[in-house]
Amino acid sequence: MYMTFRWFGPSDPISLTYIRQIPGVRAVVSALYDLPVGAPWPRERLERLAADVGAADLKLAVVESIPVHEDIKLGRPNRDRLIANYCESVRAMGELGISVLCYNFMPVFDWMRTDLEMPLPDGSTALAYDDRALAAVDLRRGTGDLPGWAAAYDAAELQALLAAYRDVTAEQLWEHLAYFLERVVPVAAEADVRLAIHPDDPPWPIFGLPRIICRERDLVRLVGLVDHRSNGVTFCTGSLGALPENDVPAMARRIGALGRIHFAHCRNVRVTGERQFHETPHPSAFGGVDLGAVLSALHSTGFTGPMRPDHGRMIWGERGRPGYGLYDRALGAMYLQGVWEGLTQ
Ligand code: DNO
Repeated sequence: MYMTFRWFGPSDPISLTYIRQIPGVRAVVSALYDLPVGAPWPRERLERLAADVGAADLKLAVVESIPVHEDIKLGRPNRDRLIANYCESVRAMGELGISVLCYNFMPVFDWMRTDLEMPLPDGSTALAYDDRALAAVDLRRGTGDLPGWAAAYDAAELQALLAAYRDVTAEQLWEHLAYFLERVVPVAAEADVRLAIHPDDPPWPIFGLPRIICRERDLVRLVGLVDHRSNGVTFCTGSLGALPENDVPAMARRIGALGRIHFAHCRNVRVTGERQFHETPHPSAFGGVDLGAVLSALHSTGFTGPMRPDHGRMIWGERGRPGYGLYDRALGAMYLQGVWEGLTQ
């Protein structure tokens, strides 16, 4: 395992200089954020990003993410052109020696929360989700006032997309994912890039849209869609841990034993009700995920890939991008390395 940290590029208020000062962090996870979804990533742009990271004595180790265009997820006729563009971006990564690509296959929305500043008893704030609050969200206004990590859609675009998905069942979404992987995995394999799908967050359907990467059997099915090492998983403990039926350490052991965990996102969550949870500090004592057991499973299956502390709380008066402040994530990086060190004695 080696520790990484997510950096949102030159506009990130957290500088590479600060990231470099977190003990043990030698690599970052980033992306080109200003390109339209579906466009191929020019190699020169990626090379410049890697050079900026290199100038701070860090390495660009993971791309998170190259977003998958909705037309691919919907199985629309123009998907072949979009998949060809995707392959071009993967080849550019390979040429630059960036070997892990985190992506997701969630329809319309990426990760979703209903409260970005839930106060915890210690005075910090954390991200939270409650299915009842989601039901009250009015999508007729578009995505503008929702937590904006997915592409922003205006009301008309969003309605058209939601209507298009009305005919797409979970099984069809699986077919569209298989179609995508059958074409991209061979290219990734040749480029020496490992694909790492991010589980759905939260791991259940939202707004009536299917979500298929939620449980152990989904991860097993995913890696079997194209049975090649380049077809793997981002093991996100917080996403998977929001579903009580998921035995997260057992999942890490099973998928890790298959050699298909290519990236680890580590954070903790506390489930507080049916489809209701909030994020917590990283250490096992604070949430429902036994991160010690997860890391032990990763260690015992020989995990050598990148890991990053995932979302942090806002602490010490910090204000910033929800989930992506400096302080609590840095604490997470230190905790995770401490646990790992204990496993390597
Ligand atoms: C949230 C992130 C996700 C992730 C994408 C990968 O904090 O983990 O947005 O980057 O789902 O495509």
